[in-house]
Amino acid sequence: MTIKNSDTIAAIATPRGNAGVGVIRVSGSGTSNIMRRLSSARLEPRTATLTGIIDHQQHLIDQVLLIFFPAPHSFTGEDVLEIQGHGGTVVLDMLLEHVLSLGCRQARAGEFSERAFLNGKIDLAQAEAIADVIESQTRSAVRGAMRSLQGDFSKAIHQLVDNLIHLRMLAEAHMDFPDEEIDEIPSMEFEQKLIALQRELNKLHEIANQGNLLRDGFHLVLAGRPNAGKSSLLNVLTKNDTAIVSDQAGTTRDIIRDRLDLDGIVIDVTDTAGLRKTTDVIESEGVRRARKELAKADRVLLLIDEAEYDRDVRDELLEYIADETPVTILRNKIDLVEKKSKVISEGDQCEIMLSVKTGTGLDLMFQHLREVTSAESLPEGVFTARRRHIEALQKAKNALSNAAQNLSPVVQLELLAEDCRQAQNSLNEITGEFSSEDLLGRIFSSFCIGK
Ligand SMILES: Nc1nc2c(ncn2[C@@H]2O[C@H](COP(=O)(O)OP(=O)(O)OP(=O)(O)O)[C@@H](O)[C@H]2O)c(=O)[nH]1
Ligand SMILES: [Mg+2]
Repeated sequence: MTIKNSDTIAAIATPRGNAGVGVIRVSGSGTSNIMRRLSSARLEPRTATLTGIIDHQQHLIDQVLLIFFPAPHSFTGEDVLEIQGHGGTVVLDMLLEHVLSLGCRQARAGEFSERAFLNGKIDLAQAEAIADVIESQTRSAVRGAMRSLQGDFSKAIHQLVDNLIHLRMLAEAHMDFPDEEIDEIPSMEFEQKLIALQRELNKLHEIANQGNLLRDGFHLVLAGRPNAGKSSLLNVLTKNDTAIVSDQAGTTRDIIRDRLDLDGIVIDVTDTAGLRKTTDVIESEGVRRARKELAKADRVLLLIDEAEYDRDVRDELLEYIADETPVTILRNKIDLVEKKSKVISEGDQCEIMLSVKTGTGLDLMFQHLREVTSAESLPEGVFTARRRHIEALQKAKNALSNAAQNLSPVVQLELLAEDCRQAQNSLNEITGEFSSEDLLGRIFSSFCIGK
């Protein structure tokens, strides 16, 4: 996939607002022509040249630095010109208008990255990593996205694809010799190779899951009866005075969101209206919204006033939460009943006795959060991954599970080869070697202009 004789595009690559420097990018086959009309200065490749830019009425628009990157050694793989002007909104608009009048058009969102992809400078996972570096909310997320951009994720995918091709070739070679006895098919060899592939794929899937957490963050929802201390906890978690705290039951009605950085993992915390049966129209709407948030949670922190706590109260509140959603029960306000903080674990169930107000037991809660968000155990080489990548890896895993079923009692070569082919296609979707135009369009249009 190469784009030859593409039209020429231009866009402001820096954010709007006032800054010392603002950058306009130009890319495409007409770039050198535009360059000549823009300035009489002779440009050496990849060397900054200071020059004035004069408009059609002979007014000086701005004093700029021009840098020319001849194809193919540029970000897009085409001729690229970077214009570094002063970073004011109006002056950059004037500069861009002038550049556009010299024979190019405004770039669409993500079009520079799309060209870099189409010209083979980067693959799809790397193009997405550029957007992820820019949008990263924590230092770990930046490091993870940079690893993807450097190609760590893509390399792991390619390695898997190579092994899959090898297995397919083995199956297809046997298919080409149908006269051979069936028991001559080395089923052991197939099985060993398949198991090794599944192991690698599982490992990558696990890393990608952690990488997705790095990118998208972890959704924590605070829930409980009115007055349980949810808003107090939100304020403590985020070290902000975001939510109103009062001893009136039913203070919070709207959804309140804030975020915190827990050892490199972004945690989106949502405070909700107290859960109770009510005839108040506004409060019922609050409870309806709370339920909606509960349905999206990665984990719920369910606060219960220790003075009210018993199994019935707990089970009644758990009714609001789907069975598959992980829940931690926080038995709050132990200061009022003079109990000690502690963690009570029973299988998957975890209850923590604490006081949000006095701070007793908060350390136990933070430690627990580190464990459940895997912030603590984030391994070194994690690269950011998107939901789309995880889904593709899951599809590849399913295809290999099917393949494993086609090994016994006899090896079914056609089916095995077909499953491998499907796994290969799913993996290639990640790097963009097997992707529909529609998917590419959706990915790149979510980028911003100038990227
Ligand atoms: N003694 C004590 N009081 C607490 C504790 N945590 C919260 N409170 C108090 O309990 C009251 C209710 O706290 P909020 O944080 O507003 O409770 P909420 O769950 O958000 O309540 P709603 O928004 O009404 O659903 C406030 O007066 C808090 O100061 C605690 O650990 N100990
Ligand atoms: Mg509240």
